[in-house]
Amino acid sequence: MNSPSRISSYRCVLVLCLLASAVPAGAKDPCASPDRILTSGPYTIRVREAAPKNGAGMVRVSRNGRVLVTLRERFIEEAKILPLLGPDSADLVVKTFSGGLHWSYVIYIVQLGPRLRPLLTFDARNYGTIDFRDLDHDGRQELIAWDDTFAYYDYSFAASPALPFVFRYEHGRYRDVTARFRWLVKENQEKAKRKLLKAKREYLAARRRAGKQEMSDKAYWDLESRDSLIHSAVVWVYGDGLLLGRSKQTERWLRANLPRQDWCWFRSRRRDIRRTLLARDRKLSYRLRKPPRYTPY
Ligand SMILES: [Ca+2]
Repeated sequence: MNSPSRISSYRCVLVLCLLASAVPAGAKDPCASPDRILTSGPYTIRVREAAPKNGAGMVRVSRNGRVLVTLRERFIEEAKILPLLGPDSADLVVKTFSGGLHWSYVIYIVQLGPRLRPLLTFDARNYGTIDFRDLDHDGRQELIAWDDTFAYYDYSFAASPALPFVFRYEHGRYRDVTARFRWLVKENQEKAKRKLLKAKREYLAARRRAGKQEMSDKAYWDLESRDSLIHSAVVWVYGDGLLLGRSKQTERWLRANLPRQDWCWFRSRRRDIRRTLLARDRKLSYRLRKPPRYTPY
């Protein structure tokens, strides 16, 4: 996700580039980031995190001096070697960012073993936050990410929910095993329920205030924005309920806690939310290229 500090740093880079235009031809480009070199056994990884002059970041993997693969994107946000599949494993993690306000993060995992082996390419789109933890204590680290499948879904990006996404390496590839880590999903759902109840309280208070006078544009917008927060929390709570295999119980909770019009909104979208959530593994691929563009709805 983009932050004001990132946007401000882009502006800073842009200013530096403009200043650099006065540098005589042939002089060293002050905008160019120095390449970083990582090594693991016979592998050498050259990382160019960002080249603001032409907007081209790069990760190049070589073995014994022979280039095996080059990943290119405007920005390389992360490139590091971690023992993800066990203490002796050397796994290269690369996170690329396309730039722009919301698009797009892609996470690559490549094993630097006897041969170079792509393990996962994950289209994280808007949500670039990732973490690695051994959640089930089997010596392999799971990848914890956040699913933006329902970003912009009938509400603003700022209100969009973040459903958990857990990947575990097993039977030769990373797989979506989010449903196995019920405690993690349950925590997420409890947080979403608190958000929903808070948004409902604030919505009802705003409606009471608006009801005492003819509704101004500001009061109308106030109500609309609070209603969209309820819708976002509904998708969040129900999405986690589907991951937990507790859709009926979650629907009962929503029925008991939603204002009538929001319950009806949910009813009209329930099938779509379910269908969309079940399709989220389309964000994964196992080659060193971007996954196909995922269009959830
Ligand atoms: Ca594990």
